Amino acid sequence: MSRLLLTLSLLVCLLASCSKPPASYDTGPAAPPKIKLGFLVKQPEEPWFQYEWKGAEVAAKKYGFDLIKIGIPDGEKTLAAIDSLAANGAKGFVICTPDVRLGPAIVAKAKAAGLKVITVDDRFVGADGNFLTDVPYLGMSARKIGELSGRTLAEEMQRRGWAAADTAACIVTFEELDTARERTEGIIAALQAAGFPADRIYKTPQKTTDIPGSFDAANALLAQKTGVKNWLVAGMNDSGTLGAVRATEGNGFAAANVIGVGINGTDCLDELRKPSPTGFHGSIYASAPQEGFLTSEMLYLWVTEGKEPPLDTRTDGRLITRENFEAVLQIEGIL
Ligand code: FCA
Repeated sequence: MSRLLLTLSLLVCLLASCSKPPASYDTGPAAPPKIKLGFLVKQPEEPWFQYEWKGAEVAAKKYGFDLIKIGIPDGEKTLAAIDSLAANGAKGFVICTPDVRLGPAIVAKAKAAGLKVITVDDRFVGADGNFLTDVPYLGMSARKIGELSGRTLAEEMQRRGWAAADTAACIVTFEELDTARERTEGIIAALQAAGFPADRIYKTPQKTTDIPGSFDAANALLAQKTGVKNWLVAGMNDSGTLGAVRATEGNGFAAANVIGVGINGTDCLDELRKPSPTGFHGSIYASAPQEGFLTSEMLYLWVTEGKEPPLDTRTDGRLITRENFEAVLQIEGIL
């Protein structure tokens, strides 16, 4: 090779090594890692909580954070979930706890791990029985929503022309949970305010907050209270009412003799879609996707901008029935 060629090729090599790498290798400054936020719910099998997660996913997409969804059916799983969030570098979590009395332990664990906490639906209670009011909370206007359920029962009873003397109310309760107690107290207060006799309103406690739990509770009551022609049926959520409606069916009551009203509006869609009406008349719909979105958004802004969330935010409800549920839930993005 001539000296000239050698010099030229050396020059080319030198130029090539000095020049910038091809654009495809130039990735620019590394993207900051996405923030991770948890969303922990006590009953992941309940559609209500699945729709909350859906709302939280919308917030995650909007703000570009990673959402870690974990089901926490008991205390042990709850504390383990917080450990796992911390190990994964999460900055905080929204939680609907399986037991409100776990509140102080959850707060202590979250603090130790530097995680921010927002509660949704079920508010933490301290050892003294009072709410932990310094932990941000978002949930239903429980009393108001209960009252709407009670008014709906009374109005539908009037529309059907039932006499109070032929009718009784079966209210499935879960009084150890404040939001549940406030709802069922609201139902009872509204029934009485509408003139329904207090001594024909029967409470029956459910041991578990699912359909089998309310079915058992209502069955026990129906076995005791014979001689009732028509039943008004309600509870703290759709499952509470659905189980009780199933119990009326099992005890021989026709759909025409039962008016059931639920709360949530998310867990009764198959029921409202049934070709013939059942005793389940409708539900007070409160927006689960909105609650999931808002709590996640609050948490994100708290973590990233230091914007403190409001300590107590309440959401409202509206009646859905077989007639309007599709239209309402389409607007809500549920259907
Ligand atoms: C409680 C109930 C849920 C839902 C929520 C808003 O957590 O268990 O079904 O009603 O409040």
